Amino acid sequence: RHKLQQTPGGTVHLLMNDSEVTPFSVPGYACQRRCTLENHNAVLTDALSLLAENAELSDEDGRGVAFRRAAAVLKALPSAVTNMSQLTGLPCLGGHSLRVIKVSGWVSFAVLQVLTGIFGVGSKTADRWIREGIHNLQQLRDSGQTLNRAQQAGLEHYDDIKQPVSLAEAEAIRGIVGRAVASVSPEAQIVLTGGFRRGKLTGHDVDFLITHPEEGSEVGLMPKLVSWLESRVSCHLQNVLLICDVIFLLMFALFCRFSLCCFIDKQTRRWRAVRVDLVVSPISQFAFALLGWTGSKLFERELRRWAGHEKGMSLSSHALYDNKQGRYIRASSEEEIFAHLGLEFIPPNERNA
Ligand code: DCT
Ligand code: MG
Repeated sequence: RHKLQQTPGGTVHLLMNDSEVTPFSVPGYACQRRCTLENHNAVLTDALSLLAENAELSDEDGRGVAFRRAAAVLKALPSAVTNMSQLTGLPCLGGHSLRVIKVSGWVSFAVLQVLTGIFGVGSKTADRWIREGIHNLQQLRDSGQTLNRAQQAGLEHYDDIKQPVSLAEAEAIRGIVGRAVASVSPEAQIVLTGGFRRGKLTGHDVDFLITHPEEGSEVGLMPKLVSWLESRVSCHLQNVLLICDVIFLLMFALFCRFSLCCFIDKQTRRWRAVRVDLVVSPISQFAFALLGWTGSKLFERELRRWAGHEKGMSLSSHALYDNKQGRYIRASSEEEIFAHLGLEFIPPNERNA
């Protein structure tokens, strides 16, 4: 039903056949609907799922759920959508999802995947570029669009960042970051979190959590770390740092959560860009940060849902708040947090939900 067409400008559109227009009707709750594995709108639901994933990665869980609900509605339709007017009156298709379906939905899913696959590019930016006729990396390079530092790095290292990070690479990076942390603050501690802490052998990035045993001493640690690394920039290679047996490159300031680093493997002599996610936490919040950054994403979401619905508590990667008693609950280990939540302790390697 959907036909891909390449227009002279290189724009890929999905052509809609408006000859037959049957409005669809779907009940509001997914638990009222019958939805088999047969999906007549995979192009649209894939696009919405990708945007959901992106929203969730940027901590916009509300938007993520909205996209997922919209995708679920389209998945339940008995045939492919051929005209926007068929969607009027359907539940869960809010303004934003409808706009996405209208503007980007008809553009091939691959285009959206490429653009939102650039480090630092979210659905909003990809949406705008697509409307401006940018559908691939070359068109983006030629467009003269102003890119921020993260996006420039993301575009430059697109292929590297798409490559999964191995455990060996994660450990090499841990060594480098660990030495840098020890130099700026000898007592500071660094822990590998994310998928690698759960025992995964590959990941899309390397996540670290840094803290200091003395409350308050972690303040300013991130900028110090950055200037320590930058002070070792060698003259002939811009931004390249020589530390022991690896060359380490920090692409942009680490005041925010995300960063990107490059290193060269001494054996292969090959440059490689890797996403590194550094988080600094005060020791009083460390257990919550460790639990929150270990994941998996679904495990974290379910922990928060359990805390809210079953215990009347609000859990975040900073704290646990008892809504009834109106007070924060302290914890100095993950085990204590599980206990406060009335849950049996589950070790990291069994949190791969
Ligand atoms: N996290 C979360 N909610 C988000 C984003 C992240 O709870 N919206 C937590 C859970 C996992 C942790 O942060 C690290 O995030 P990722 O690196 O995205 O996940 P990962 O499990 O480490 O996945 P990968 O192995 O692919 O890096
Ligand atoms: Mg990770």
